[in-house]
Amino acid sequence: MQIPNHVPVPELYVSYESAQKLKADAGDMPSWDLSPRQICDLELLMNGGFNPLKGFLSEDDYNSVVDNMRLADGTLWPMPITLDVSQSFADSLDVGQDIALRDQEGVILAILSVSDRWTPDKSREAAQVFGADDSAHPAVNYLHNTAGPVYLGGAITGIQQPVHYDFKMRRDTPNELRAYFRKLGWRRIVAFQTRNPLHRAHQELTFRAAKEAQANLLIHPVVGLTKPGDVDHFTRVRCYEAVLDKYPAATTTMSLLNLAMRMAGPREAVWHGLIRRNHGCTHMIIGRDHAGPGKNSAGADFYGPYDAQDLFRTHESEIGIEMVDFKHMVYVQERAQYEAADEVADGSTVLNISGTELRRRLREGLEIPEWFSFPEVVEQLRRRYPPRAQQGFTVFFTGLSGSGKSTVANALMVKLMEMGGRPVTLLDGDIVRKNLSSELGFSKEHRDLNIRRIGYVASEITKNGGIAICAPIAPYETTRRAVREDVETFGAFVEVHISTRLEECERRDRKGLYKLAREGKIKEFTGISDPYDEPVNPELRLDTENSEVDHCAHQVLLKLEQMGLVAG
Ligand code: PPS
Repeated sequence: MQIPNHVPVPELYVSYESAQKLKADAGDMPSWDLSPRQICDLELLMNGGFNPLKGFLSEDDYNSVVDNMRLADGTLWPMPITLDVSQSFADSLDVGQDIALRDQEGVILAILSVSDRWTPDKSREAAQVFGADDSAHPAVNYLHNTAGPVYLGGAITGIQQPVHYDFKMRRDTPNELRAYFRKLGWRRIVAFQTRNPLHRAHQELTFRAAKEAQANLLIHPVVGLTKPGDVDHFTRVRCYEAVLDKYPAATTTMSLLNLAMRMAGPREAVWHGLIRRNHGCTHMIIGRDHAGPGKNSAGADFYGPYDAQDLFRTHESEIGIEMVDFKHMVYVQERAQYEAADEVADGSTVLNISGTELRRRLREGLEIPEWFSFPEVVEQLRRRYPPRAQQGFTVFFTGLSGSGKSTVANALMVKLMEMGGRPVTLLDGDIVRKNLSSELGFSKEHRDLNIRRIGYVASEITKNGGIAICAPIAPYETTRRAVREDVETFGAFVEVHISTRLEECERRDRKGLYKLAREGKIKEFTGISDPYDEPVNPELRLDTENSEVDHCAHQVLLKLEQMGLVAG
């Protein structure tokens, strides 16, 4: 049921004085360091965004939510909000105990009075809540691979809000938004939920939806956790700020929502409705495939395109908020304007740019037309996604000791520096072992640690637009794959296998190490007494036996050119 905007939603915070006292007492309590997702959940529990919840779900409420989308007392609530913890932490507690919940810097945000502790059946939760126990679903993947094995339930006593240093002026609690609407005399408010940058079509559809509902508009983007791979919220908020200027004055506002999405489609839509109701909205735009997680492991959609709308409509009066249908808006070339797709006159030319095409154009620095997006939005996206030839990347050489990795890597570095444009860092095996990994030896464990460190530094360099050239032996396929994954979050990873044969490396024996290894004076020597997994599918394979160093480095440059990473 909707609570009128002159009545605040209940919050879980105590007074300042009580909070100070509790904080002092909490110093002696067992404490749990909250994960980023748990911090998002806690913030919305404490500020009333998850009203009527008073804490993390008890076991009874959890079972009822999982099976029936309702709390044990029958109140509609579609999403299990649970505190997952490690087995050892759970074992160290007694039910009935109070624990301090801390943010990642150790600040105490709340006290949880533990009333329940249980080991959930995660497969059942996945099937019931997300529709399938399939780890292609980001929330199912999280459930099985990130969330702890035990859940704690109980009432929350709020001490302080999680601290945000970014976009402070755009963050509002439900009661702050209610007060704002009341002050402006806004009685009908349509919420628009989004996790993507807004382009012209979105601006048209949201404005049209608000007009049809004779309401004001709240752009309510999620800045907590969204779908992995989404545009980061810093970039998005700068885009939203630009779009906000395009609405007629005093019709529209924007507020940021620190929600951790689950991408649960229909259940998520109902949940979003309840959250928006708590934030004082009267209407909400629900579109095709609302909060969809993408494809399942068989390549099919997890949910039908209108499942979210159907479930929302079924529960509309209980949610206390009216659903506004999302009109798919398309650009009609002859009329140079956006129109609802189902109202376009026959024979008209309809233009569209898909998300994939937009990403391609950004990647390749191609034109993004003004009919599609606002120049200010495109500018922000271009800053975030420069063309490939300006992005950071990593060239990862791997090969036996003495294969020529360092020599080719050095030559490549010099050639890239001659070209200029991006900073180049060489992480050669010997340099790293001297500066980053001086305490490590050559056991599998130590080699893995060494390579993961190189991968971490390379991914940071790549993230910040530089070129990292790595040249360790990196003998294990699994570790190389892990490094690839780390780097590819931020840019291209180019694996170059220097495939010089063992016999040739041993013949060269530049450092005299092969001789010592043969004599057993050096243990665990790669190729002699320790394995080297040949790369199966490297971007490039080079043999220094039959080619000059200069030629090898040139081959790498040609590959980089071909991949669009350096200008031709
Ligand atoms: S690893 O496996 O990737 O962590 O190795 P890396 O950091 O590249 O270090 C390899 C250099 O260390 C010297 N060295 C050995 N290599 C292999 N196995 C053993 N046991 C060993 N002991 C010392 C060797 O000089 C390697 O240098 P490069 O430049 O590859 O010849």
